[in-house]
Order: sequence, then structure tokens, then C-alpha cells
Amino acid sequence: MAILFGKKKGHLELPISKNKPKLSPKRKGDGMLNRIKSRQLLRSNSSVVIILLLLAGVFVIRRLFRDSDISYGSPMVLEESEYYDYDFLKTDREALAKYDLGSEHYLISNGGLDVLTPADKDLYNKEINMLYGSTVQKYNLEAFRGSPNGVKNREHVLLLVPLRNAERVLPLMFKNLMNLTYPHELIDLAFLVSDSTEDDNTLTALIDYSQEMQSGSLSEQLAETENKADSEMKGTRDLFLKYMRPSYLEMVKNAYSPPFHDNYDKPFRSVQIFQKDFGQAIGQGFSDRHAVKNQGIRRKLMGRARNWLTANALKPYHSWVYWRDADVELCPGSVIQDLMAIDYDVAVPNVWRPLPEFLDGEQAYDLNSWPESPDALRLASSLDEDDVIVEGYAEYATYRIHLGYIRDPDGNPKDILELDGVGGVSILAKAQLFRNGVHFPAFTFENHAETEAFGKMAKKMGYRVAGLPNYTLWHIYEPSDDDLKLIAEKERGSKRTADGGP
Ligand SMILES: Nc1nc2c(ncn2[C@@H]2O[C@H](COP(=O)(O)OP(=O)(O)O)[C@@H](O)[C@H]2O)c(=O)[nH]1
Ligand SMILES: *[C@@H]1O[C@H](CO)[C@@H](O)[C@H](O)[C@H]1NC(C)=O
Ligand SMILES: *[C@@H]1O[C@H](CO)[C@@H](O)[C@H](O)[C@H]1NC(C)=O
Ligand SMILES: [Mg+2]
Repeated sequence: MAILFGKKKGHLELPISKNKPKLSPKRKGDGMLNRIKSRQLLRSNSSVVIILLLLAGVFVIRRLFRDSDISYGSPMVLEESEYYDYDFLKTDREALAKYDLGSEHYLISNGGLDVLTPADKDLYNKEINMLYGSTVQKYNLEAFRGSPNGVKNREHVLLLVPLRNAERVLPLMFKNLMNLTYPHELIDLAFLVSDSTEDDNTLTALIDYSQEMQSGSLSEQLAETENKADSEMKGTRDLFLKYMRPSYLEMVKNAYSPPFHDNYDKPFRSVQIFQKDFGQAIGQGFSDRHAVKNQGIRRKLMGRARNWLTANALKPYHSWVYWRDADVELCPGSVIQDLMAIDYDVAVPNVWRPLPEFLDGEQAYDLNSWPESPDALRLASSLDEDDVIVEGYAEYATYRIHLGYIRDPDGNPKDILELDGVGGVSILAKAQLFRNGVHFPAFTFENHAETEAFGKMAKKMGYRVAGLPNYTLWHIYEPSDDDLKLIAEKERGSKRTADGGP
């Protein structure tokens, strides 16, 4: 794979243009190749870890290279210094930029002794020094404690997303990422793909979309593929749509329609993609995932996955870590700034989901965010040390107040409720928590696991945890087995009526 660098007055540039060439069939071929390659990798060693680092400044603009006769429109110049700070600091962009135009062939070997010209020797020494220089870094962690005004203080955020069999929601996820108004040059993205099934292409699709996003052309490409999909027939999978609230569907339509914010297409500072399996075997269907007997083991494996991802992706210069699920449908673009602004160490919004109108149209989704209750503490003291309380199930009568249930859609989104347990859909936490050892327990901690135990552990270590009951993110609606039956019944009913039946 060719990696090319753009350069203009010392800055890397990104060709973004309205008359950019349509994706050629070549790309499809590349995708296929990627797919085959990664399959082979995966097969050769089941615990293989693929790490792909796409530096923001490192654009994979293969088309520019191949179809050099194509003219691009005005380039977007990435001049924000954060694209090049910390571990990118010692990378000499001048030196690297030679690949811009394809590099000349010159011979340097034998530790730089055999060179064609003295200029080559100078260049060799310069690049060698750059490499050595890049191995030593110094950080003052006082500067990365996190403040309520991260944008103004130019604080770096590590954005982490766990994924499993998530190919279908990737377009939605990427649109939500691009929609973030926290400056993209301050965000490092890291994805962890685990335990996906053979028929799911989350990993390869994620790589393709990431490359497209980092070269600034993803929104355009998604719009194109959707136009195509629209003109083809819609599947029966989306049958439930006609039972959803029109007002919700309208909200979704608006949220996904331009105009978007000015820096929507701007690349993120970096993207990393990890693949590692953790042995999650519980089906990823809605009903399997949510069966009460599956919760303890499922949540503990998720805890392992999250901890592994934090440990691999967190850098000293990150002030914040933002956890986000792939399957969020609607989220204010300013969510990171908004969660920062409340000035807590851990902050979560309220998470709801839409439902068909015949099921009341909407429902609190995330029941893992709650303040502790005397009843739950009493219940915990009656359980074995290793038992996990699963919140939101009749089996465990905790009588906790759930963040989900105290939402007022017209309330002030800045209202705060202090919490003990938190849900994982969208967690903003100061990076120092992770540096100091707070994590997502993959064992029973105070009769909880994973994100709920994370909240409890943060509290126990003296950090402040809060939720915003009147600030709402919408999780996608996935019909459960029971919902699908109801929908099928209704469909049969309307067919009978149409046929002039009873
Ligand atoms: N790496 C990894 N990601 C997972 C696993 N299970 C779920 N996910 C991802 O974690 C996020 C939350 O999972 P999800 O199944 O939607 O949880 P729910 O909505 O609370 O039922 C989504 O982005 C999933 O794709 C897993 O076992 N490993
Ligand atoms: C994008 O952000 C805007 C502004 O906050 C919001 O209204 C819209 O719903 C967001 N889009 C999505 C897909 O969440
Ligand atoms: C959410 O908003 C409603 C309506 O303004 C308000 O009554 C409620 O107290 C708010 N919640 C919190 C925790 O402040
Ligand atoms: Mg989910």
C-alpha cells in the first residue's frame, strides 16, 4: 500500500474537492484484497493483533498517485499544530514529503557509507537523527489533568470504541464521529474489534472507512453509496420503520442531512485499529445479549476488552478518555465539550432508544447509570462475593433511581445527578483515572462488573462521578424477538384487511 504525503509551505495538505473523481472500481478491488489479506492473517493465528496506525498527516491517497492526471480542487491545509505535536513532533515533514511526488531512487546502504552523493549522506544523517530523536520523549503530566474547558486549553482526547459484529452500524458510527465538534486535531481514535463472526466484515470495513475519513472523502463516499442503495429495493429488515414515531424519524432525517459543521470532514489526529478476540460467545443479537443469565460473563469479557484497549491506546499527552458505543443513532455534536463542562472526573449522559408506536414510542435504554441505594447495598450483602448484580432486571430488586427514568425531555441538559454505577454507551473520564489504576473490572467488584464497577471503583478511589439526566443520546432500535413477532402479526393483519379479509 502506498502511503503518500502532501506538503504545502511545510504543511501537509489534503485534497478535498467537490469535483473529486468518483471512486473507481479499483477501490472495490482493494477492499477485496484487504479482506482476503486480513482473513488470512486472522486464520494463521487466532490471537493475532493487527495494529494499523493512520497518522492524521499520513493520508493514503492512492488515487492521487495512480491517477496523477486527475485535478483536485482547493486543498484543505491541516495547519493546527496539534496534528504534529508530541509523538509526531520529531517527524521531519520536509524529509517525509519527498514521497509526495514519488521518491527518486538513490542508493544508501551499509550504515550510510555507500552513498551516491554528499547530499545523500547529509540526508541520511538527518533522517537517522530524526529516528533516534523520536525515541526519547519528555512529558509533564501536570499539563494533562483535564479541565472543564478542553477546547480552549487544547486538551487531547482519546476516543475509544469497542466493536463486535458491527459492520452494519459503521456508516452511522462514522457519521456520528465526524459530527463531533470537539476539534478533530485533538482527538485520537482507537477501535477494538473482537469476536466477530465469519460473515461479518467489521474489521476490513473499519479500515476502509477510516482511510476514507482520514483523506477527507468519507462523507462524500457514504452519500454516494446511500443514493445507490436508495434506488435499489429496501429490504424487509427495515419493515419496523413504518411503526416508529414520525417525529423521531424526522429528527433522524434532519440529523443526517447537511449542512454539517464546518470541520465535519476534517481528519482526526490519528486512528488506530486493533483486532483481538476475548472468547465472547454469547450471540450479538438483541435477545441473547440481554438475557439475564448472560449478563455476568458477557460484562466481564467486555471489561477485559475495554482494559486491553485503554492499556494499548492511552498516551501521556491524553487529558481525557471518551468511551463511545458504535450503535448510537443521535448525539449532540458537542457531547465531549458538554460532558467536560460539568467539571466531574467521570460524566455520562442519559441514553434512550426509540420504540415502535405500539410499544409507547420510546424507552430508557441504559439502566446501568445509578446512584447507590440502601436496598441494593442490603441485597449485595446477602449475595456471594462473586455474584454480579445486573441492574434493570426483576431478578435484582435494587430500588435504585435510574438515570434513565428521571429524564425530562424539556429539562435543562446541564442538570446533574451524582452517580455510583455508570453505563458504557458514552463515558467521558479524565485520563488520570486510568493512569492511576481505575479500570473496568473483569471480575466481581462490589457485586458489579465492567462499567458499573468502573463507576464504583472511581468513587472508591476518590473521584467524582455524575450523570446528566436531561441530556439525551439515542441508541438505535434493534427489534427483539418478541417485537419482531408483534410486527409480523401486524403485517399479517394489514394484509388481511387489504385483501378484504375479516
Ligand atoms: N470488543 C468488543 N466489543 C463488543 C463486544 N460486545 C459488544 N461490543 C461492542 O460494544 C458496544 C456495546 O455493545 P452492545 O452489544 O451494543 O451493548 P448494549 O447496547 O448495552 O446491549 C458496541 O459498540 C458493540 O459493538 C465484545 O465482546 N467485544
Ligand atoms: C450532529 O450534531 C447536531 C448538533 O449538535 C445534532 O443536532 C445532530 O443530531 C447530530 N447528528 C447525529 C447524527 O447525531
Ligand atoms: C431535569 O429537568 C426537570 C425539568 O426541568 C427537573 O425537574 C429535574 O429536576 C431535572 N433533573 C435534575 C437531576 O436536575
Ligand atoms: Mg448497544
